Order: sequence, then structure tokens, then C-alpha cells
Amino acid sequence: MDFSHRAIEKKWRLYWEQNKTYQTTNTHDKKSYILDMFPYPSGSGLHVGHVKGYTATDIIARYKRMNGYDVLHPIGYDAFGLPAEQYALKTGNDPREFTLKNIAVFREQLQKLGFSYDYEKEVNTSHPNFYKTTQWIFEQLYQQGLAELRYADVNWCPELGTVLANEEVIVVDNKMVSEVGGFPVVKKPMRQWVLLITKYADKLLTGLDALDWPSSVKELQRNWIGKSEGMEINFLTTFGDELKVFTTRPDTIYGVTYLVLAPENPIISKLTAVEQKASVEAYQELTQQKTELERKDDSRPKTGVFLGSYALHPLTGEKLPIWIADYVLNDYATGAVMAVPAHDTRDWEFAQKFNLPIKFVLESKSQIKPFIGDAKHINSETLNGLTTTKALSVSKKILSEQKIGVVKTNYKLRDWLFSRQRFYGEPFPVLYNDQDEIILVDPAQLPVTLPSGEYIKPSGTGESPLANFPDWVNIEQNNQHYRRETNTMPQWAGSSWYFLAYILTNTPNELIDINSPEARERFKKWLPVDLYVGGQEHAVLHLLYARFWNQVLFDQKIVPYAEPFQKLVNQGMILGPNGEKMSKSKGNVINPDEIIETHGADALRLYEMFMGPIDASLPWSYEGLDGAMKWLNRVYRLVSGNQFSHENNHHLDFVYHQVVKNYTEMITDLKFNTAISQLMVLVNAMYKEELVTIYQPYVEGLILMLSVITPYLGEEMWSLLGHEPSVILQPWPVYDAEKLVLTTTTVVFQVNGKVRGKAVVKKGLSQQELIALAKKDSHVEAYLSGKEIVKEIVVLDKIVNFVIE
Ligand code: ANZ
Repeated sequence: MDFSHRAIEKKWRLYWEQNKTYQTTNTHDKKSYILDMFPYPSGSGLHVGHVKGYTATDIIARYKRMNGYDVLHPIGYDAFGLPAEQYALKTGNDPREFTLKNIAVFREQLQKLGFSYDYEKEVNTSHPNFYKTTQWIFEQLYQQGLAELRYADVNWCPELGTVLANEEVIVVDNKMVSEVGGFPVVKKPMRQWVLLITKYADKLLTGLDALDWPSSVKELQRNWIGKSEGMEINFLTTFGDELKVFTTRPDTIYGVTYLVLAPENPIISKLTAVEQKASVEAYQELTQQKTELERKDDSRPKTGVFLGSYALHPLTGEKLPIWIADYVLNDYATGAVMAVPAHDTRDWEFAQKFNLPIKFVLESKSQIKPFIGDAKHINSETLNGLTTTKALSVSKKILSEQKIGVVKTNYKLRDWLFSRQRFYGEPFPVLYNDQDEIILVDPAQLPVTLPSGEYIKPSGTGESPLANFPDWVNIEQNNQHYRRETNTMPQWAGSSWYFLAYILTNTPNELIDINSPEARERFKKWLPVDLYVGGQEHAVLHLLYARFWNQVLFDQKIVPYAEPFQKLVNQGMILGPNGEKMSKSKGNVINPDEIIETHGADALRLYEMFMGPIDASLPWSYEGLDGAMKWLNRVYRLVSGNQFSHENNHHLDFVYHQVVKNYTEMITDLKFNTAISQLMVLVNAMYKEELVTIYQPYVEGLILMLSVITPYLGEEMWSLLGHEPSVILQPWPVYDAEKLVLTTTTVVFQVNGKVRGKAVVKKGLSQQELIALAKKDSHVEAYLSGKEIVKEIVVLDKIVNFVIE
């Protein structure tokens, strides 16, 4: 009989809840912190993609528990977010109610899937108890000089009434629009909080080396940080101003024929000749509408405008025209470059277009295109004859000694724009007095909570909807008037430290003080995270921000390790059955609830793990899902209603111990698909035996191994054999290495090359012994009788062949 997934899911879910089976233990000296990237509780519920990563961590969490570890395996909700805000703006409902409703749906789905989370440790980033600590961390950042107010050019979306992050802006028909809603976006300077993550650039770079992360993710982070070593070089303009450029190639200094500034560089107003003013301003305006991505695209035809002024070459005194062009970015390095058109492709294209001089300072055969490689320097006085490495060090020395330049390291990494003009985010714990000075809210008065009960609508001024709550914004303290900051923090804030929050929580959203001896004890026990699983889309921002906050907290001696996530794994996507990315608009989304209903949580979990390697993106297949369910029934039929033997007839010794060994190794390596194949091998071998003769401990081992993937069926079969629950409390099966040495072999008997018999014999029998055995075989005997044996051919341990007339 097949098993009823509905019945067993109901039964065991209740059992686990009532018995607090998954409560975090603190009784062993080994620990394992197994973490999932927590979900945003969207209105559409859990996705089958979540199920893939969450099943993988669940398997490891269960495996670790069965191996005698204290395991921390929590889940929570990244609960602030733009969709809830937009829903509130549209419907007038409170985003908090909407979020709580969604969380309830998610929790129900996660529990149905049988994940062994400790639900008592649940956190929700939008809960005041949670964001109290987010605000406290912000205060630390501010006090460490890592947060400041700046006027920054932001992507302002008037329709949404908010500033958007670069990744929230897309380009349609050459115009910037919001990714959500497709509304126009323009650049606008606004007073914003920024976090000075650039101060941690070097630590964030070197910290990567020791991490067990996919090399592709490390590379993405390295490129994002973008360390670049070079020089800042001073040029004097003919107006007497100093103009600083950043170059990685000071060795090409003699090849400089003009300078280019970013169109936003503030020095431009001083350097623009009267007759050029109109065209310069027109070009500046045009540049404002371009996205950074577009400006970085080197394949675009070059554009620019001459300022009508010049700088002097610091070594030759030559007059160099000063231009502006959008390929120079204002917020990288000094926002100004020395152009060496002979040896830089962008400068070459620009010089060609505007007829600017080109001077080769590296030996090259052809002068009809830029020369980018390494060669001897020419036309460069003291550098002549030197190749690049040497010329670089000599030029740095000369330029430094003559005080023309200084050696400088730059990073592509930008400071982190930390303000959002939204209602539904963490309020800043910041007050302004009437002189506009910044005062932090007393930590004892945290959290600064969001006002409630009112209709949330856009402020219309560019401020967040919080500006509509005058009673909240204006406060009196010690007879002084203060205004609260009306911006809120971005959604990244909560996710930058939530992995610490679980450690501080024993009842949902009740956190102990992060800056307490008890917190330090707990951090020492649980950190770092041993395994972190999530999607590749978080390769850069989330993982960089979380590493940054953790490093700051490490420097503050709050946490004991600089790096929070020791091992990282990116799960691949589950594509639609047609091989395309699942999306509502394509109608190819698979809803896990429906699958649980028809096939059960175990079959869904097994199927997703059996699809292929964890990091591969693979299409959904209903046949695969059916296959998973069929196989589970095959296992169930093996166990249910059958008796097994308490004596070992040794038939399955080899295969069982081999499977335990392989399965254990494959699970530790997160090779779930091949691990499952191993269990299939074992089940096949068991079915070849007479069921009552199978040694019961082997069936038990099979159940325990399978239980990490399919916990409901694991629990059910374990109790069918008369055992007390729970499977997760049982020790992991071990293999006996001695049983892996094969001592027997099958020898085939042939007459004139045709198989006439075989025998299972001890390995290592001699030629004579094998021939004697073969001759005794009744079939062989029949073929040999009355014939003369011409030749006896023996392959030890394998074949005996008699050649007869
Ligand atoms: C002269 C030169 C000669 C350059 C040469 C390159 C090759 P990284 O740091 O690796 O990206 N640059 C400097 N500031 C810039 C800005 N704000 N926007 C756009 N480009 C900028 O590269 C640094 C190089 O990019 C610098 O070195 C500068 O061009 C340009 F044969 O200076 B180079």
C-alpha cells in the first residue's frame, strides 16, 4: 500500500510542534550555524526556488544534529520593503498589517515543508524590537565616523516620491525609469545619509581570501570593491588653478595631450571660457539624463565639449586643452583624467573624433590604432628604453620627488547611500535642532518607532510620507524643539545583521541587548555562520553590506569574528517547465502549496534535491516529481507491514556499508542528487533479497539516512519499526571499513569460450584450485565428458576456459 502524505504530514507536524523537537540545543561542545537567506514576505508566498535552498540547509542541519552538534537553524523575515509601501499608498491600508498577514502565510508554508527551524527564534526586521538594534548599530556607525550627511546626486522618481538605488532603475528608450512601475527617474541632489563603507574597502577585500565561498562570488566582490593603484597628479591650469587627475599609468605622462573632466566636476565653472559657456551647460544638462551604466559603456560614440581653457604639462610645460566628456565619472577618483590617446582606447576614440593630438610613448609597429601592450618607452626622456613595470616605478619616483604627484590607491566601491524617502523602513535615531545640528536619540529611548493609525500618502516634496505626521516629526525635549529625520533606512539595513539577531532571540522578536555580556557569550558559541545558502543575486550588495556591519561590530568588540559567513553556497534557480525563468507574466510559476497537496512535502523536497547539482539552474519537470513520489512509495512498501531479521546473513554487508560511506560524504559535500542515487542502489539491493531475511539495522540505517531529505516519511517508517520518535535524535549511521573489502568474487566457467557455469568463490584461489572447481561444475562436466582438453586458460579471480576438440 502507498503512504498517505496528508495523514503523515499532519501527524508528525503536530508531534514536532508539541515536543519542540527542533528547539535549539545547547548541550554539546560542537556547534553548527546553518543559515538561509531569509525571505521577503511578499504577497505571492513561498516560491519553489526558496524550497530548493531551504531543503539543502535543512538536510545539513538535520545531518549535523544526528552527528552530535548543537545546531542553530533559524528563519525570519526581511519584512520592510517597497511592495508593502506601495500597497499601503494605493489602498490606504497599513503596511504592517499587510506584512504580518504575509508572514503568517510564509510561516505556514515553511512548517508544512517540514523544515527543522527553531521557530522560537523567528525575527522580523520590521518589528520595533528588531529595529531598535538596527538603530543602535546606526548610532555606532555614526559615532565611529562611518555615517554622515551629504548632498548626493540621487535617482529621484517623482511618481514614487522616492529616491531609488541604481539597481532599482532601468533604461527604456534611452531614459531612466523605475524598475517597479516604469516611472521616469531623474538625477537630483538631495541631503542623504551615507555610510562610509569605503573606509572598510581594504578589510573587505583581504577578508575574502580565507572564506570558503564560490570563487565567482569572491571575484564579483573583488571587482565591485575594485582596488586600483596609481597616482594623483597635479596639473596647473593657465588660470592658476590646480587640477588633480588620477592615473594608473604615470609612466605614460609624456603621452598626455589633453585633459578630460567629468561634466559634473565643480571646477568646470572656473575653467569655462565665456564663449564656451552655453555649449558646456547644454552638455552638462544632457549628461544628467544618462545612467551610470550607459556612461560606462565604452562602445558608445564619444561625445564632449572643449572648455576653452588649458593646463600646463607638469614636465614639459606644453599647453594641454581641457575638455569635458561623459565617459569620465565624477564620483570616481578625482573626476578628471589625463588623456593618453596613443595608449588608451577611449582617449584614442575621443582624440580621433575631436582632432586632438596623439603622441606615442611606447614603441609600437603601427600608429593607426592605440597600442595597449607592454613595450619600451620612447619620447619620454628619463623613461626611454624602460618597459612598463620599471617605467612605472621610475615615473612614480620622479613625480613624487618633484612634488607633481602622490602615490594613491583608489577603490571603485562607493559610499553607501543609506537614506530612502519611504515610510516603511527603520526611522533614523536622529534629531535636528533649530540650528540644524545632528543629535542622536539617547540609546535608552530606542526604538524610534514609526507612527501608526494614519493614512500613508506621499509628501509630494521629496521627503518621505513621514513628513505628513507633524506630531511625530516635531518633538519637545528639555524645552527645546527638535525635528526627526524623515528619511528611513533602506531594506538592506535589517539584512545586514539579522544573522546576529537570531542568536539574541529565544522567543520570537524578543531580543536581548546586543551589547551585553550574555550576547557576547552567545556570539562566541554560535559564530561564525558555518553554512550560508542563498541566491546568486545577493553575491554583491547584501553580502558586502553584511560583511561591512559585521566588521564594524568586530572592531567594536561586539562579535568575535571579522567575517560572518565562513562557507557560502549559491543555489541554482528552478526554471519553468519550458526552461525559462519563472514569472507570473509567463504563467510558468509552480506553486509549492499545490505540489504539497498533490504529491506531499517529502516528494517535493526529494525531487528538488534529485533534480541536479545544488548550484545548477534546471527546469521543473512533473515527470521528475512523479518519479520522486513513486520511489518514496517503493521505500515505504519495503518497510511497511514487513518483518526483518535480527540476524545478519551478511548478504547486504558490502552494499550497505558502501552506501553509508558514500552517502555521508556526498551529503557533507552538498551533492544531494548523487547521494539520493546511493539510497536507490541500497533499496534495489534490498528488494533483491527475501525481505524477512534483511538485517533490520540496515533498514533502520536506510530510514535514518533518508529522513534528512524526507523527514515525514522518515519519522513514519521509524515508528513502523517500533521506535520512538524522533529520527533527528538518532545517531547518524556509521560504516564499517572492514566490510568494504570485497573477499569474494564470481568466477565464470567457459567451454570453448561459451559460459557454461559460474561460482562465487573466495578471492585469490590458485590456477589449480580454480580448474578443479570448474571441472566439478555439473554443466561443465557434461560438456567435457568424452572430450580431450586441448588447453586450460585461467584469468585469476575471473575466468576458467577449457578449449576442447
Ligand atoms: C592615463 C592613462 C593612460 C590611463 C593609459 C589608462 C591607460 P581604473 O582605476 O583601473 O579603473 N580614469 C581615472 N579617473 C577616471 C574617472 N573618474 N572616470 C573615468 N576614467 C577615469 O583605471 C584608472 C584609469 O582610468 C586612469 O588611468 C584614467 O586613465 C582613467 F595608457 O590615466 B588613465
